[in-house]
Amino acid sequence: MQSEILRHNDTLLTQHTRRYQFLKDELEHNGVDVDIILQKLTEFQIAIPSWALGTGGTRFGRFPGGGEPRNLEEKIADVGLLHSLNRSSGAISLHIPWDIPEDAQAIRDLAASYDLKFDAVNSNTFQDQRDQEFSYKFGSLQHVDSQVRKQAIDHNIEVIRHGIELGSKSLTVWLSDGSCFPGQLNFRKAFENTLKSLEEIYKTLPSDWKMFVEYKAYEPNFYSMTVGDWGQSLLYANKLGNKAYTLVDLGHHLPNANIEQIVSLLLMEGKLGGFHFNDSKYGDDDLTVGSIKPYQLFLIFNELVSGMDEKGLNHATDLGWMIDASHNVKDPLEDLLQSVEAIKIAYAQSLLIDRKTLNYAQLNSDVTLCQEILQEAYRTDVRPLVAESRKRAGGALEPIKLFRDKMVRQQLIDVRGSKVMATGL
Ligand code: PSV
Ligand code: MN
Repeated sequence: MQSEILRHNDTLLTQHTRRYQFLKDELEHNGVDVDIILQKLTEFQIAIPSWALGTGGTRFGRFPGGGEPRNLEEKIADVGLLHSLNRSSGAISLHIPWDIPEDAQAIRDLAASYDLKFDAVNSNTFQDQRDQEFSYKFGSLQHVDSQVRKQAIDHNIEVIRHGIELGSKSLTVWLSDGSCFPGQLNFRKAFENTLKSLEEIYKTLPSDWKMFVEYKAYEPNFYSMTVGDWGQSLLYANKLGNKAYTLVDLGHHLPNANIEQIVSLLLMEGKLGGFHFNDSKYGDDDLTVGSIKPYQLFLIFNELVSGMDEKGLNHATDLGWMIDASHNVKDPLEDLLQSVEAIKIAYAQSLLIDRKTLNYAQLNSDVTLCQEILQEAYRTDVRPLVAESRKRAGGALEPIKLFRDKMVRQQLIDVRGSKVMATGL
């Protein structure tokens, strides 16, 4: 792939250089240190979820497009391909038991050969597995029956064990626990059971690990969710201890929630652990990042950068950056390339915000100026900057163009077949 990337970049170089030079001159004229921004962009990696490499379905059906990965090895190969194209997808997030590594060392070596790390491992107590003794129909960690809770706890501990073998450093717990009808659940008991169960899991966490408690407003339970919002997640995280954090999935809020404010306060409290990026129009739509509300994504990054800088955090490594998106209509790999690009664009724009003047404008309650400053950054076309950082890191100037020119999907179909379906939802 490397020689193909070089050839591809050569053909686009004149056009790219013209655009990049124009932007660079503009930014430097305004006092921006472009090299620092390029450096930050290069370091910023976004983990790819193993469950997004196949076509996602809805409860009405699934329309696989062919060439989907048939096993964990092929999933790693797909992420390796993305990473070679964009040099920004240097990690994979696994979901157990969808992706149990049979030979951990071999899987680790394979990932390393693509320059990939393992990001958070995810447990799954929202589905029943064939060989499972107790059902999660009425919840897992919240369940009224201690045997069900124990089974779910043991599963999470097992997931941590797999993660340790792979060199992962975090566990994401997302629970579908909750209730569908009023009266079904004693809310306090459900909370207490969940907390006690999480404590059992937390106890087994290695000292350099983090636990991410992901919340979701509704679905699959439609009356109450036991970790339903950032307040509940924060309650659990605070009670569990300093290795526990809240995880924000952009699709898990009620309509019009001010996610950037949530992010800002969680960061302020030192309790923002990580992100699941996606986009949505109505609910947990899992659409391509930046496809519906790119301005919201930028405002979130504005808070992230401002909050991380205030705490002296490393943008690239101190929080978990993961995509959690997949749907029915696009090529999943093209979709992921678009998602990563959207994240990098929002990140780059947020690095351009004139924070000094914004602070001055805020102190003077100059609302108009505040908006001007944010939108000045948001309306800057930073794509040449993102492309330049990718080129410098050895990636392709236009990853999707190269993916299509090389007919990668057809090659995958030739090898894997047209009727395969990857594991996932
Ligand atoms: C649940 O909707 C979720 O966002 C959780 O992160 C799960 O792990 C993932 O999606 C499963 O697709
Ligand atoms: Mn998620």
